Amino acid sequence: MQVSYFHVPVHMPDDVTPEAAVVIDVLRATTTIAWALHNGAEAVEAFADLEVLRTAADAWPESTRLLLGERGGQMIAGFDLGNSPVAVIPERVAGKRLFMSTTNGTRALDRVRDVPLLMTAALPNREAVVQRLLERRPASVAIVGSGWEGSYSLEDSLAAGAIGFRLQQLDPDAIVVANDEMTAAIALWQTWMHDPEACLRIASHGQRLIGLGDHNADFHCCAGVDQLRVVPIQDQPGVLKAS
Ligand code: 3SL
Repeated sequence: MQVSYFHVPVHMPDDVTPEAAVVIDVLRATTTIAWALHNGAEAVEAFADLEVLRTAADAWPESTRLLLGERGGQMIAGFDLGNSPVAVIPERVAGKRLFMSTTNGTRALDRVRDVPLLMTAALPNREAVVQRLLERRPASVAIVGSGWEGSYSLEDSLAAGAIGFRLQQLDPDAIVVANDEMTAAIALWQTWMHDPEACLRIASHGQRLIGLGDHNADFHCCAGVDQLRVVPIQDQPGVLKAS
């Protein structure tokens, strides 16, 4: 299994056509997706564009839909929820379809929506995603960070490294680290694996969230490693379901 990491979606060349892609947005989109599906959401439908989201949501029964998302870290006016993983509790999300748009995470998903096996990962479902990759054995995997508006994100690289490190630990003969970004991400994880929350807090987006107000519960949640068994997998273009 050849495993590459692209720290922002635009760095994934057009001629790279992996059998599987794993999208990461540790702060906070893919952590929220993992927790929402764990807590019983019917699906998360991800949109890069807000108008497209509103049109799709309008066509869905009101009683089983929620609009969720942020721009610049702030909840979008008129939406039901922001992008906090601690807000997607069973009482709010069970049985609901979440129409979601975020600054970077849902754009990254959009970039790889044609990849045959598409899943999302965060630190809480890292082990579940690793186990799924080892079961499915795609020949090539692109791990794609969401970054921040085209720039590097420390926390996405940390989680990419956590996945790569664990894959190598479990099956060293089968895993080929296929680019330097993946090697660097694994080294990053080895530096911070005993205190991932500290890494999230010093990251530039962590600092941005701290500047917006109290996000202590979000940091704690996003830094929790291997807590969930859920693997969000694309079921139809843009639609992620628990598996
Ligand atoms: O950029 C994104 O997609 C978001 O996850 C950012 S935030 O943490 O919700 O501000």
